[in-house]
Amino acid sequence: MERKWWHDKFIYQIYPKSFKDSNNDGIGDIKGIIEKLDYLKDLGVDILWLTPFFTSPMVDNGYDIADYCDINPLFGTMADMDLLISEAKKREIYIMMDMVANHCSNKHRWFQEAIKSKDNPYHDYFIFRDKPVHEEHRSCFGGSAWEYVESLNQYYFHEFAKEQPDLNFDNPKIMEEIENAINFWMKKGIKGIRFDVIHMIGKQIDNGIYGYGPKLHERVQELYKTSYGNYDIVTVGEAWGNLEQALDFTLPERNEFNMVFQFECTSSTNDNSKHGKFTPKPIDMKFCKDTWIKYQDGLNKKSWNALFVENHDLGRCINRFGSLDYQKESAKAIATMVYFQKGTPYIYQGQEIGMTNIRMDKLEDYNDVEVYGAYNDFVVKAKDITYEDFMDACYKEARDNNRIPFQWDDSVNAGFNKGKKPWLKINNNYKEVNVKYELKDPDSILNFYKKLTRLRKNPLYKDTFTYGVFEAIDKDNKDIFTYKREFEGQTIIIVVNMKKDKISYKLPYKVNKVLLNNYNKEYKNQELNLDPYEAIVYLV
Ligand code: TEU
Ligand code: CA
Repeated sequence: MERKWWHDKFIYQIYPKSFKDSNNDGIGDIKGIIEKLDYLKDLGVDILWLTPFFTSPMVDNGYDIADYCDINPLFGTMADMDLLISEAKKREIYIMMDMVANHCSNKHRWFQEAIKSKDNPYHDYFIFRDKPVHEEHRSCFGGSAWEYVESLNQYYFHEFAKEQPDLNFDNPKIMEEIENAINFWMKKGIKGIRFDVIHMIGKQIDNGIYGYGPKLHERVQELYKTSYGNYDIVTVGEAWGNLEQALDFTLPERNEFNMVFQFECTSSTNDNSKHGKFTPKPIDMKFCKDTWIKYQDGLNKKSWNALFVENHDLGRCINRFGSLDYQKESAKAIATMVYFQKGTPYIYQGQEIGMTNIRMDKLEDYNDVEVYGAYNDFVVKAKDITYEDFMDACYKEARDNNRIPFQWDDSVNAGFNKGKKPWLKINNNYKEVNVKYELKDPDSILNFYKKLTRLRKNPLYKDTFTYGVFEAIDKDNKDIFTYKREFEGQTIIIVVNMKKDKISYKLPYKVNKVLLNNYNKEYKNQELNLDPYEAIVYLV
């Protein structure tokens, strides 16, 4: 495996709208991120993935782009962005951007031109039909995926909100536009790209193919050749799919992406009915353990894994994989279970301080196009789900859970700003779940994450954690997740009790040296009675 600069780096995902509001207008901004670069450096992260910061009407909080080469004034100016890139670089921190190629905003100049007439040169930038085809296909955000344009007497296709018309990749001009946008940011010193729903850019609407269409990989390889492949950057695809599809995207010789996110664990609570995550099912930790092992064994020898448990589309990992009765212990156990596997670790803002899901009082407290689309389809129209059950599902799975303001301290608005009502509610637990409080508590989740990043990069062990062979132990154990990492004679064991029960367990090897654990214990013998969510990393 050829070594790459990003193999051992921690990538920290920032949702700018909710990270830090420097000008007290209720919305996070770029200057707020610059204010917190020293906090991020101390946490031990190396790359900042910012969700889209481009000009946008914010129907989908920036994933509806109206200008790929300019900054959303809500977040600041191009000068602010240039300052962030340079200030980060001074701290050896690099910026990863979020490229949304599948669709743009209906306020984009291209779409405004396209709807002027059928023979406008931009008309073919989008997918217009005189009649909807495969009308049964539901938009991800509810309702029909086809929107009527009176003036044209035509419909256009939108996989997501009607304000997010899909771009027509059968038109070579679209490839050029995306290449130009990527090259614009490469020249500004952006060192990484996350590609939004990239598995959809091969869609063939008339054949009812929405993901993984026949021309998908040739288009990705073309983008590599004409834009980001000419720079030494790190790339990750958001590609909802399976292990085989992940390999097609990430085998180095294919020149597509360095890695993709696998969603089989985080979306395993989605019951795959027509209601999806809005009728969630309980988590199955044995299924998650088997899935993590499947991707380690499936990708490690030939390509690379992205290690994550949260992002801006998911609820909090403590609520999903852990327990509120053991908030600290389970947060630390989840981090240990995932981040010592082989691959590049991703941490989502707030995860490192143990932020949890927020129970909103009423539907109007939510501010996500996905929630309202589902509410209209399932509660109002189909009446399949009661209001109470829908609110309970939102508590568990709504994306707002991970978009409420970051909790910096116990002052007004948790230190997110100086008092202006933030765009989303603050969680009631901000008095003790916040950076300031946790920096002072040696046993806090934050201090555990700082130990974890330092351990993973410790010169004594970093080669084992970055390049060591991953091998699962006691695969059939449904409660304990044990694996080893081996590199040139060094063996490190990771043992995690995934449950809130005490469980007896015999360590596979004697403990030579404890490197990290969440109960601060010594381990004299191998027969243990593991406490709830007890997690141990040790040298054999
Ligand atoms: O998400 C793609 C996507 O499919 C998710 O919206 C997912 O379907 C849903 O949240 C259930 O988990 C990407 C971005 O990450 C998301 O924020 C955008 O809303 C979406 O694409 C459209 O750009
Ligand atoms: Ca602001």
